[in-house]
Amino acid sequence: MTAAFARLWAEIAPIGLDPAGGYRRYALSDPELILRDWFRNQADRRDMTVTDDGNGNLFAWWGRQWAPGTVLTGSHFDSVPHGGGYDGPLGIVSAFLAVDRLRAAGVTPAKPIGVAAFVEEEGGRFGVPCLGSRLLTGAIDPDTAAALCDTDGVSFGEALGARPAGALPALASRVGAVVELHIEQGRALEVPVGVASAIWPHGRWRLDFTGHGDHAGTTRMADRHDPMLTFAYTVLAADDEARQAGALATIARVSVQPNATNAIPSLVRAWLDARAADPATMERLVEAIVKRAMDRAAHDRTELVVEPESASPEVTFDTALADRLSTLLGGVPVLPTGAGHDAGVLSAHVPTAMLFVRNPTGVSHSPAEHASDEDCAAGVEALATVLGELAA
Ligand code: HGY
Ligand code: MN
Ligand code: MN
Ligand code: MN
Repeated sequence: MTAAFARLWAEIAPIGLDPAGGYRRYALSDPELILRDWFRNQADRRDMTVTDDGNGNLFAWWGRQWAPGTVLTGSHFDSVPHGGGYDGPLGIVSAFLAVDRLRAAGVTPAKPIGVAAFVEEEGGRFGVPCLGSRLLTGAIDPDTAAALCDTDGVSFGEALGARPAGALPALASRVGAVVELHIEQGRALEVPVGVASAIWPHGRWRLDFTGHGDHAGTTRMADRHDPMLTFAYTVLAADDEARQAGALATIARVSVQPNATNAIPSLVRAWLDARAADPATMERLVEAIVKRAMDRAAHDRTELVVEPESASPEVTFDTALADRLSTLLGGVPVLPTGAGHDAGVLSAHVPTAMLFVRNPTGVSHSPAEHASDEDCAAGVEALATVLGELAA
Protein backbone atom coordinates (compact mmCIF):
# COMPACT_ATOMS: atom_id res chain seq x y z
CA MET A 1 0.00 0.00 0.00
CA THR A 2 2.94 2.36 0.58
CA ALA A 3 3.90 2.29 -3.09
CA ALA A 4 0.26 2.67 -4.16
CA PHE A 5 -0.11 5.64 -1.84
CA ALA A 6 3.09 7.30 -3.07
CA ARG A 7 2.00 6.84 -6.70
CA LEU A 8 -1.43 8.41 -6.19
CA TRP A 9 -0.06 11.13 -3.94
CA ALA A 10 2.45 12.10 -6.63
CA GLU A 11 -0.46 12.85 -8.99
CA ILE A 12 -1.75 15.75 -6.85
CA ALA A 13 1.46 16.92 -5.16
CA PRO A 14 2.37 19.41 -7.94
CA ILE A 15 -1.14 20.97 -8.06
CA GLY A 16 -1.53 24.37 -6.41
CA LEU A 17 2.05 24.93 -5.23
CA ASP A 18 2.45 28.43 -3.80
CA PRO A 19 5.52 30.24 -5.19
CA ALA A 20 6.15 31.50 -1.67
CA GLY A 21 6.16 27.92 -0.36
CA GLY A 22 3.59 25.32 0.47
CA TYR A 23 0.23 25.31 -1.28
CA ARG A 24 -2.34 27.91 -2.28
CA ARG A 25 -5.47 25.93 -3.08
CA TYR A 26 -8.30 28.38 -2.46
CA ALA A 27 -11.82 27.00 -2.83
CA LEU A 28 -13.07 27.07 -6.45
CA SER A 29 -9.80 28.66 -7.61
CA ASP A 30 -7.92 27.21 -10.59
CA PRO A 31 -5.77 24.78 -8.58
CA GLU A 32 -8.79 23.45 -6.70
CA LEU A 33 -10.75 23.12 -9.94
CA ILE A 34 -7.89 21.00 -11.28
CA LEU A 35 -8.09 18.86 -8.14
CA ARG A 36 -11.85 18.52 -8.69
CA ASP A 37 -11.18 17.22 -12.18
CA TRP A 38 -8.66 14.81 -10.68
CA PHE A 39 -11.38 13.69 -8.24
CA ARG A 40 -13.81 13.03 -11.12
CA ASN A 41 -11.10 11.11 -12.98
CA GLN A 42 -10.39 8.94 -9.91
CA ALA A 43 -14.09 8.19 -9.60
CA ASP A 44 -14.33 7.34 -13.30
CA ARG A 45 -11.36 4.98 -12.99
CA ARG A 46 -13.32 3.15 -10.28
CA ASP A 47 -16.74 3.24 -11.96
CA MET A 48 -17.95 5.52 -9.19
CA THR A 49 -20.71 7.99 -10.00
CA VAL A 50 -19.92 11.63 -9.16
CA THR A 51 -22.63 13.97 -7.85
CA ASP A 52 -22.58 17.60 -6.66
CA ASP A 53 -24.97 18.63 -3.88
CA GLY A 54 -25.49 22.11 -5.32
CA ASN A 55 -23.33 23.60 -2.57
CA GLY A 56 -19.98 22.94 -4.22
CA ASN A 57 -19.43 19.62 -2.43
CA LEU A 58 -18.51 16.69 -4.69
CA PHE A 59 -19.33 13.04 -3.92
CA ALA A 60 -18.04 9.87 -5.60
CA TRP A 61 -20.36 6.89 -5.00
CA TRP A 62 -19.76 3.17 -4.56
CA GLY A 63 -23.42 2.14 -4.39
CA ARG A 64 -26.68 4.08 -4.65
CA GLN A 65 -26.11 7.74 -3.77
CA TRP A 66 -27.54 8.85 -0.44
CA ALA A 67 -29.38 5.55 0.03
CA PRO A 68 -30.19 4.78 3.70
CA GLY A 69 -27.14 3.63 5.64
CA THR A 70 -24.73 5.60 3.46
CA VAL A 71 -21.21 5.75 4.90
CA LEU A 72 -19.53 9.05 4.03
CA THR A 73 -15.76 9.53 4.00
CA GLY A 74 -13.39 12.00 2.29
CA SER A 75 -12.33 15.50 3.36
CA HIS A 76 -11.42 18.78 1.54
CA PHE A 77 -8.99 20.01 -1.14
CA ASP A 78 -8.72 23.66 -0.16
CA SER A 79 -5.76 24.95 1.86
CA VAL A 80 -4.68 28.03 3.74
CA PRO A 81 -2.14 30.17 1.81
CA HIS A 82 1.39 28.68 2.03
CA GLY A 83 -0.42 25.70 3.54
CA GLY A 84 0.60 22.09 3.89
CA GLY A 85 -0.26 19.49 1.27
CA TYR A 86 -1.79 16.88 3.58
CA ASP A 87 -4.45 18.85 5.48
CA GLY A 88 -7.54 17.82 3.53
CA PRO A 89 -6.30 15.99 0.42
CA LEU A 90 -4.94 13.11 2.52
CA GLY A 91 -8.50 12.19 3.47
CA ILE A 92 -9.64 12.14 -0.15
CA VAL A 93 -6.68 10.23 -1.59
CA SER A 94 -6.90 7.73 1.29
CA ALA A 95 -10.62 7.22 0.64
CA PHE A 96 -10.08 6.25 -3.00
CA LEU A 97 -7.27 3.88 -2.00
CA ALA A 98 -9.45 2.39 0.75
CA VAL A 99 -12.09 1.60 -1.91
CA ASP A 100 -9.36 -0.11 -3.96
CA ARG A 101 -8.25 -2.05 -0.86
CA LEU A 102 -11.76 -3.29 -0.14
CA ARG A 103 -12.33 -4.29 -3.74
CA ALA A 104 -8.98 -6.13 -3.84
CA ALA A 105 -10.16 -8.05 -0.77
CA GLY A 106 -13.36 -8.99 -2.61
CA VAL A 107 -15.56 -6.86 -0.36
CA THR A 108 -18.91 -5.61 -1.70
CA PRO A 109 -20.38 -3.24 0.90
CA ALA A 110 -24.05 -3.72 1.77
CA LYS A 111 -24.36 0.06 2.21
CA PRO A 112 -23.26 2.81 -0.16
CA ILE A 113 -19.88 4.43 0.41
CA GLY A 114 -19.59 8.10 -0.61
CA VAL A 115 -16.22 9.83 -0.95
CA ALA A 116 -16.70 13.56 -0.33
CA ALA A 117 -14.69 16.62 -1.33
CA PHE A 118 -16.13 19.41 0.80
CA VAL A 119 -15.76 22.99 -0.42
CA GLU A 120 -14.12 25.84 1.56
CA GLU A 121 -13.22 23.90 4.67
CA GLU A 122 -10.48 26.36 5.64
CA GLY A 123 -12.56 29.45 5.13
CA GLY A 124 -9.41 30.81 3.50
CA ARG A 125 -11.18 32.46 0.57
CA PHE A 126 -14.70 33.31 1.78
CA GLY A 127 -14.02 33.58 5.52
CA VAL A 128 -16.34 30.93 6.97
CA PRO A 129 -14.67 27.56 7.69
CA CYS A 130 -16.45 24.29 6.79
CA LEU A 131 -18.72 26.28 4.48
CA GLY A 132 -19.61 23.24 2.37
CA SER A 133 -20.52 20.97 5.25
CA ARG A 134 -22.39 23.83 6.96
CA LEU A 135 -24.47 24.25 3.79
CA LEU A 136 -25.07 20.49 3.45
CA THR A 137 -26.32 20.29 7.06
CA GLY A 138 -28.26 23.56 7.03
CA ALA A 139 -25.88 25.18 9.54
CA ILE A 140 -25.63 28.26 7.31
CA ASP A 141 -28.30 29.91 5.19
CA PRO A 142 -27.65 29.60 1.40
CA ASP A 143 -28.16 33.35 0.81
CA THR A 144 -25.74 34.23 3.61
CA ALA A 145 -23.20 31.82 2.12
CA ALA A 146 -23.75 33.08 -1.42
CA ALA A 147 -23.05 36.65 -0.30
CA LEU A 148 -19.68 35.87 1.33
CA CYS A 149 -16.93 37.60 -0.66
CA ASP A 150 -13.23 37.02 -1.16
CA THR A 151 -10.63 39.81 -1.08
CA ASP A 152 -11.27 40.52 -4.78
CA GLY A 153 -14.98 41.05 -4.08
CA VAL A 154 -16.00 37.80 -5.79
CA SER A 155 -18.90 36.22 -3.91
CA PHE A 156 -19.21 32.52 -3.13
CA GLY A 157 -22.39 32.48 -5.21
CA GLU A 158 -20.51 33.90 -8.21
CA ALA A 159 -17.62 31.46 -7.75
CA LEU A 160 -20.12 28.60 -7.42
CA GLY A 161 -22.09 29.87 -10.40
CA ALA A 162 -25.43 29.51 -8.61
CA ARG A 163 -27.29 30.07 -5.34
CA PRO A 164 -26.18 27.22 -3.06
CA ALA A 165 -28.82 24.48 -2.77
CA GLY A 166 -28.56 24.37 1.03
CA ALA A 167 -29.39 21.49 3.33
CA LEU A 168 -29.83 18.00 1.90
CA PRO A 169 -33.29 16.86 3.02
CA ALA A 170 -33.37 13.96 5.50
CA LEU A 171 -29.57 13.83 5.79
CA ALA A 172 -29.76 12.01 9.13
CA SER A 173 -31.97 9.26 7.71
CA ARG A 174 -29.74 8.80 4.67
CA VAL A 175 -26.30 8.79 6.29
CA GLY A 176 -25.50 6.03 8.76
CA ALA A 177 -21.96 7.12 9.55
CA VAL A 178 -19.21 9.57 8.59
CA VAL A 179 -15.49 8.79 8.88
CA GLU A 180 -13.01 11.53 7.91
CA LEU A 181 -9.32 10.66 7.77
CA HIS A 182 -7.01 13.62 8.40
CA ILE A 183 -3.38 14.31 9.14
CA GLU A 184 -2.99 14.98 12.84
CA GLN A 185 -2.19 18.62 13.54
CA GLY A 186 -0.79 18.33 17.02
CA ARG A 187 2.12 16.49 18.55
CA ALA A 188 0.19 13.92 20.56
CA LEU A 189 -0.06 10.96 18.18
CA GLU A 190 3.00 8.75 18.51
CA VAL A 191 1.74 5.75 16.53
CA PRO A 192 0.71 5.77 12.85
CA VAL A 193 -3.06 6.00 13.35
CA GLY A 194 -5.36 7.41 16.02
CA VAL A 195 -9.06 8.12 16.51
CA ALA A 196 -10.54 11.54 17.39
CA SER A 197 -12.42 12.01 20.64
CA ALA A 198 -13.31 15.71 20.39
CA ILE A 199 -12.73 19.06 18.70
CA TRP A 200 -12.10 22.10 20.89
CA PRO A 201 -14.65 24.90 20.65
CA HIS A 202 -13.24 27.74 18.56
CA GLY A 203 -14.25 30.81 16.64
CA ARG A 204 -13.20 33.78 14.52
CA TRP A 205 -13.76 37.47 15.30
CA ARG A 206 -13.01 40.39 12.98
CA LEU A 207 -11.28 43.29 14.71
CA ASP A 208 -11.56 46.77 13.12
CA PHE A 209 -9.23 49.30 14.79
CA THR A 210 -9.94 52.83 13.56
CA GLY A 211 -8.20 56.12 14.26
CA HIS A 212 -7.12 59.35 12.56
CA GLY A 213 -5.12 58.77 9.41
CA ASP A 214 -2.41 61.43 9.24
CA HIS A 215 1.05 62.36 8.01
CA ALA A 216 3.88 60.45 9.67
CA GLY A 217 6.18 63.44 9.35
CA THR A 218 4.03 66.25 10.65
CA THR A 219 1.85 64.75 13.38
CA ARG A 220 3.22 65.10 16.91
CA MET A 221 3.08 61.89 18.99
CA ALA A 222 0.78 63.65 21.48
CA ASP A 223 -1.70 64.42 18.69
CA ARG A 224 -2.00 60.93 17.30
CA HIS A 225 -5.02 58.58 17.33
CA ASP A 226 -3.08 55.65 15.94
CA PRO A 227 -5.04 52.35 15.50
CA MET A 228 -1.78 50.49 14.93
CA LEU A 229 -0.94 51.13 18.58
CA THR A 230 -4.20 49.63 19.84
CA PHE A 231 -3.79 46.71 17.42
CA ALA A 232 -0.25 46.03 18.65
CA TYR A 233 -1.37 46.13 22.26
CA THR A 234 -4.24 43.74 21.48
CA VAL A 235 -1.87 41.19 19.95
CA LEU A 236 0.16 41.15 23.16
CA ALA A 237 -2.97 41.07 25.34
CA ALA A 238 -4.38 38.11 23.39
CA ASP A 239 -1.13 36.20 23.82
CA ASP A 240 -1.02 37.00 27.53
CA GLU A 241 -4.66 36.07 28.19
CA ALA A 242 -4.35 32.80 26.26
CA ARG A 243 -1.27 31.77 28.22
CA GLN A 244 -3.00 32.58 31.51
CA ALA A 245 -6.11 30.59 30.48
CA GLY A 246 -4.21 27.59 29.09
CA ALA A 247 -6.00 28.31 25.82
CA LEU A 248 -5.07 29.43 22.30
CA ALA A 249 -5.38 32.86 20.70
CA THR A 250 -4.01 33.97 17.34
CA ILE A 251 -4.32 37.38 15.69
CA ALA A 252 -3.49 37.27 11.99
CA ARG A 253 -4.61 38.20 8.47
CA VAL A 254 -3.85 41.90 9.09
CA SER A 255 -4.61 44.68 6.61
CA VAL A 256 -3.75 48.38 7.04
CA GLN A 257 -5.30 51.43 5.36
CA PRO A 258 -3.56 53.45 4.11
CA ASN A 259 -0.67 51.03 3.97
CA ALA A 260 2.06 53.63 3.49
CA THR A 261 5.41 54.15 5.19
CA ASN A 262 4.72 57.82 5.76
CA ALA A 263 1.05 57.72 6.79
CA ILE A 264 -0.47 56.96 10.18
CA PRO A 265 -3.20 54.42 9.36
CA SER A 266 -6.87 55.18 9.73
CA LEU A 267 -7.87 51.50 9.80
CA VAL A 268 -6.15 48.31 10.91
CA ARG A 269 -8.27 45.17 10.27
CA ALA A 270 -7.31 41.80 11.77
CA TRP A 271 -8.89 38.52 12.82
CA LEU A 272 -8.80 36.80 16.18
CA ASP A 273 -8.85 32.99 16.20
CA ALA A 274 -9.59 31.79 19.74
CA ARG A 275 -9.77 28.19 20.97
CA ALA A 276 -10.02 26.45 24.33
CA ALA A 277 -10.68 23.01 25.78
CA ASP A 278 -14.19 24.04 26.86
CA PRO A 279 -16.75 26.73 25.89
CA ALA A 280 -16.63 28.60 29.21
CA THR A 281 -12.86 29.05 29.03
CA MET A 282 -13.10 30.24 25.43
CA GLU A 283 -15.84 32.72 26.31
CA ARG A 284 -13.82 34.11 29.23
CA LEU A 285 -10.73 34.31 27.03
CA VAL A 286 -12.44 36.34 24.30
CA GLU A 287 -14.14 38.60 26.86
CA ALA A 288 -10.80 39.30 28.56
CA ILE A 289 -9.06 40.06 25.26
CA VAL A 290 -11.85 42.34 24.04
CA LYS A 291 -12.04 44.20 27.38
CA ARG A 292 -8.30 44.92 27.39
CA ALA A 293 -8.44 45.98 23.73
CA MET A 294 -11.39 48.31 24.35
CA ASP A 295 -9.67 49.88 27.38
CA ARG A 296 -6.57 50.44 25.31
CA ALA A 297 -8.62 52.00 22.49
CA ALA A 298 -9.96 54.54 24.98
CA HIS A 299 -6.40 55.28 26.08
CA ASP A 300 -5.25 55.69 22.45
CA ARG A 301 -8.38 57.70 21.48
CA THR A 302 -9.11 55.11 18.79
CA GLU A 303 -12.18 52.94 18.13
CA LEU A 304 -12.49 49.16 18.04
CA VAL A 305 -15.38 47.21 16.53
CA VAL A 306 -15.38 43.47 17.22
CA GLU A 307 -17.49 41.36 14.82
CA PRO A 308 -18.00 37.65 15.58
CA GLU A 309 -17.63 35.93 12.18
CA SER A 310 -17.89 32.20 12.74
CA ALA A 311 -18.39 29.93 15.72
CA SER A 312 -17.36 26.29 15.79
CA PRO A 313 -18.96 24.75 18.88
CA GLU A 314 -17.32 22.08 20.95
CA VAL A 315 -17.56 18.64 19.31
CA THR A 316 -17.58 15.40 21.27
CA PHE A 317 -17.51 12.59 18.74
CA ASP A 318 -19.76 9.55 19.26
CA THR A 319 -17.88 7.86 22.11
CA ALA A 320 -19.19 4.38 21.41
CA LEU A 321 -18.19 4.70 17.77
CA ALA A 322 -14.74 6.08 18.64
CA ASP A 323 -14.10 3.25 21.09
CA ARG A 324 -15.42 0.67 18.62
CA LEU A 325 -13.05 1.93 15.92
CA SER A 326 -10.11 2.13 18.32
CA THR A 327 -10.69 -1.50 19.30
CA LEU A 328 -11.21 -2.53 15.68
CA LEU A 329 -7.83 -0.98 14.87
CA GLY A 330 -6.04 -2.79 17.67
CA GLY A 331 -6.47 -0.30 20.50
CA VAL A 332 -5.12 2.85 18.82
CA PRO A 333 -5.14 6.09 20.85
CA VAL A 334 -8.30 8.22 21.07
CA LEU A 335 -7.38 11.90 21.30
CA PRO A 336 -8.84 15.43 21.02
CA THR A 337 -7.80 18.12 18.59
CA GLY A 338 -7.93 21.91 18.43
CA ALA A 339 -8.41 21.85 14.66
CA GLY A 340 -11.82 22.19 13.08
CA HIS A 341 -13.08 19.71 10.50
CA ASP A 342 -16.10 19.02 8.31
CA ALA A 343 -16.56 15.89 10.42
CA GLY A 344 -17.16 18.23 13.36
CA VAL A 345 -20.05 19.90 11.54
CA LEU A 346 -21.53 16.58 10.41
CA SER A 347 -21.25 15.07 13.90
CA ALA A 348 -24.18 17.23 15.01
CA HIS A 349 -26.41 15.27 12.61
CA VAL A 350 -25.05 11.75 12.12
CA PRO A 351 -22.71 9.32 13.96
CA THR A 352 -19.26 10.61 13.02
CA ALA A 353 -15.65 9.58 13.60
CA MET A 354 -12.23 10.80 12.55
CA LEU A 355 -9.05 8.87 11.94
CA PHE A 356 -5.76 10.73 12.42
CA VAL A 357 -2.51 9.91 10.66
CA ARG A 358 0.66 10.67 12.58
CA ASN A 359 2.37 13.97 11.83
CA PRO A 360 5.84 13.58 13.39
CA THR A 361 6.37 17.32 13.94
CA GLY A 362 2.70 18.21 14.44
CA VAL A 363 3.31 21.24 12.22
CA SER A 364 0.33 22.13 10.00
CA HIS A 365 -0.97 25.07 7.97
CA SER A 366 2.65 25.34 6.89
CA PRO A 367 4.87 24.00 4.07
CA ALA A 368 6.57 21.92 6.77
CA GLU A 369 3.43 19.79 7.29
CA HIS A 370 4.35 16.17 6.56
CA ALA A 371 3.41 12.54 7.11
CA SER A 372 5.45 9.55 5.98
CA ASP A 373 4.22 7.37 3.11
CA GLU A 374 4.33 4.41 5.51
CA ASP A 375 2.05 6.13 8.02
CA CYS A 376 -0.27 7.30 5.24
CA ALA A 377 -0.44 3.71 3.98
CA ALA A 378 -1.31 2.61 7.53
CA GLY A 379 -4.05 5.23 7.46
CA VAL A 380 -5.46 3.79 4.24
CA GLU A 381 -5.46 0.28 5.72
CA ALA A 382 -7.22 1.59 8.83
CA LEU A 383 -9.79 3.50 6.79
CA ALA A 384 -10.48 0.43 4.64
CA THR A 385 -10.99 -1.66 7.77
CA VAL A 386 -13.35 0.93 9.25
CA LEU A 387 -15.33 1.44 6.04
CA GLY A 388 -15.60 -2.33 5.56
CA GLU A 389 -16.99 -2.64 9.07
CA LEU A 390 -19.43 0.30 8.91
CA ALA A 391 -20.72 -0.42 5.39
CA ALA A 392 -21.10 -4.18 5.98
O1 HGY B 1 -8.92 26.12 11.29
C1 HGY B 1 -9.01 24.93 11.49
O2 HGY B 1 -8.96 24.48 12.62
C2 HGY B 1 -9.13 23.98 10.33
O3 HGY B 1 -7.87 23.70 9.83
N1 HGY B 1 -9.99 24.51 9.31
MN1 MN C 1 -6.72 23.12 8.07
MN1 MN D 1 -8.43 20.13 7.30
MN1 MN E 1 3.35 64.14 0.99
